[in-house]
Amino acid sequence: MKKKALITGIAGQDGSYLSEFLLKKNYKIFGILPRRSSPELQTTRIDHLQNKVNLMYGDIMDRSSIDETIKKIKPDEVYHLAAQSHVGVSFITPNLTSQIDYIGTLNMLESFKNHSKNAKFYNASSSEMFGNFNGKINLNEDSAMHPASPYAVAKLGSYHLTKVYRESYNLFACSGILFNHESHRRGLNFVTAKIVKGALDIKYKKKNKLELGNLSSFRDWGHAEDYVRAMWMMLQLKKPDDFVIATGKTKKVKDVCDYVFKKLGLGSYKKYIKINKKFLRPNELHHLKGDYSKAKRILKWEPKYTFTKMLDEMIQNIENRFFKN
Ligand code: NDP
Ligand code: GDR
Repeated sequence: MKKKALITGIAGQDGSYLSEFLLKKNYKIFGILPRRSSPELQTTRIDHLQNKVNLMYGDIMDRSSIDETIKKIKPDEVYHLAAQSHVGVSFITPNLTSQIDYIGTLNMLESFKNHSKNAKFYNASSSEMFGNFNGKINLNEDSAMHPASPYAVAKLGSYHLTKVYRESYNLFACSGILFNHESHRRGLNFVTAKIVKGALDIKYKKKNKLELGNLSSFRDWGHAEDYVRAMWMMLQLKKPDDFVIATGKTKKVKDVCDYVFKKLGLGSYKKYIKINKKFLRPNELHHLKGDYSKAKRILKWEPKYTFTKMLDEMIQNIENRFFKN
């Protein structure tokens, strides 16, 4: 019999790659879709999978919809990816972000405990939870966590909740502490995709400037395709555990600009970038660099994409999508 996976956030960046990955592993896939005003726009990342995945309306803020779905499907594995995932936006909608990213996870864990106790649960945690406290060290599962945004606080809460449910109710529930991961399916208001699309707009003479915020922060950027593989690997273990997933390399936002503008033959990014205060955050996380040695040792996971291979993939596919058809 096929294994059944339930994915929240299935229409997001990671949900789309995870669905592709699990289909190749012969899973039967179920995905929860929140109600949105334009369903035809909501599923663009998974339209190519429409006949292969089972989508059902539901919302992680609505316990009854989650309960009914879990009772009906009886999943073997639950991947809880749904979130308000934009750190900058979390300063503007702190209440909503806390509700979705913390209470939403609580709803999922409660429903899982009551109706799916023997299945396995993956919680999408984030490197944002580390905050600025650790300085420039390589961050691992034991590093201190001092979150610096409403998003990160909510994610830290749901990370602790997942642990509490694991330890209190003997559940297989784990968190992947994933560092930034990108792809051509990334929302265009995240910095890598925004830079790639913005530079292409300039190349194709649709715009002549790109407005950004802080160019000096460091991030450890990988590719989503590599990172969803790690999610699945965590759920194949005999015992639940938490893992950092990262590349171990770090770059500045301005390094992304430098690579993308040069790759497109535009020369120095400095000619085109305008700093707009609107994109600065009330608090910034300055430096992220992950140490994924535990995942390498136990899961045998390693990233396949490099920083430049990831950006090349984004440039090629974003150019095809917006400028070549
Ligand atoms: P996306 O923002 O691309 O996807 C999030 C998905 O969650 C969207 O499909 C969204 O739907 C859905 N969603 C939002 N609110 C609800 C709700 N109330 N009920 C049901 N679904 C909802 O995020 P990613 O795919 O990039 O990330 C996946 C997860 O991993 C998130 O939890 C994120 O915080 C976390 N994460 C991501 C990292 C990254 O670099 N990508 C790094 C570390 C952690 P809609 O778009 O319609 O609102
Ligand atoms: P991040 O990703 O906040 O790290 O969270 P994002 O791409 O939004 O920002 C990365 C860095 O770029 C700076 N920046 C800008 N960011 C955006 N979005 N727009 C801009 O115009 C801009 N200019 C500069 C930011 O200040 C920041 O320093 C991502 C999300 O996927 C989270 O859900 C996830 O948990 C973390 O990664 C790990």
